[in-house]
Amino acid sequence: MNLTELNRIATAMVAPGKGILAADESSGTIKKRFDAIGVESTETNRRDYREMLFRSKEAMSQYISGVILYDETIWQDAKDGTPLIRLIEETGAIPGIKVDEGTQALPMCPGELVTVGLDKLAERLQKYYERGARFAKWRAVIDIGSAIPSMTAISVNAHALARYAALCQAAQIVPIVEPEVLMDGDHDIDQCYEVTQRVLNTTFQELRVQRVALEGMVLKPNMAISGKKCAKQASVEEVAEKTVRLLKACVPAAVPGIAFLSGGQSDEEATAHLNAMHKLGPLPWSLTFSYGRALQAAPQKAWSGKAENVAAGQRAFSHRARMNGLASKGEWQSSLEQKAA
Ligand code: 5MM
Repeated sequence: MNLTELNRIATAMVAPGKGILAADESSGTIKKRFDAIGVESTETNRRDYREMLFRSKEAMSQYISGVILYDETIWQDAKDGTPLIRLIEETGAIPGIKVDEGTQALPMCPGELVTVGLDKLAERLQKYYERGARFAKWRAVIDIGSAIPSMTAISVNAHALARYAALCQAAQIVPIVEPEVLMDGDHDIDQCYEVTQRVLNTTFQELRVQRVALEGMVLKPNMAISGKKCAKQASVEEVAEKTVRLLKACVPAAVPGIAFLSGGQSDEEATAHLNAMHKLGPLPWSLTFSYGRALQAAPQKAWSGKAENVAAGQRAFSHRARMNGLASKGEWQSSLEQKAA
């Protein structure tokens, strides 16, 4: 393992002003997204949509440091025969790959999930590296509800995340470690804080046990935030203050960067929260975005599966990427959203 090179890639993934495009929706998830805009989820439509994103020159060259791909996409060619992964490389962004194989019910723990995909992972990583992937992603899902999460769910998911991260580094691939505490429930921000703290502490304990080099990874956490169904929604300032406090308590400074998931926040909330955290600096690590929905909802709507809307889709994507790029430096203002509208 060449740790200097892993650290170089990890640092580039979280460079100031840039963040990661999570375009790794599995077939079921992209179908849901396409259903919402009335587009059939065929291989060609998925290709055309992602090609539109990767050919968005302004967004990709100025604000996107890396793209997380799904297995289908990494092997797919653009309409003119250029591999999609080459389009990404040509913009200067780094290609990455989702390597988990989704979740399964966790035995003895009703309502809880464990992420799977460790079998044959070493061989898969080697093929992805040869294709050009320089980082990977594995997402664990922790839900908050009555009597959950159990210590069992936190512990087995942290163990799998660390096993994945060690295998990635041995294959010279930077692991994005994503333990997501869902924001779907009616819990308040303090419950989210407390659960996320347990999850992050257990995850870093496992990473240490399994000898993962913290300098060669990126953390992708949720923010400390109110559950969507909670009657009392925390303000932008409270989310920023509690998230920064939580991360300072749990994430060693050796980690080069933290790239948040958006988790179901609105586009503008996700941007405002990231921006507000930068007002609380200096911070021990780079802090940026690795958004899926909060970067793609607008371009999906603008595109709606029509070739004549490609330019509009690219404008919508570039706008969100620029807003989040500014937020990653604490330079975003809500008036910039209104101007664009
Ligand atoms: C883009 O969505 C990713 C894939 O999800 P599935 O495996 O469920 O299809 C997802 O892992 C995503 O990378 C993260 O959750 C961040 O995306 P959001 O939308 O939360 O920013």
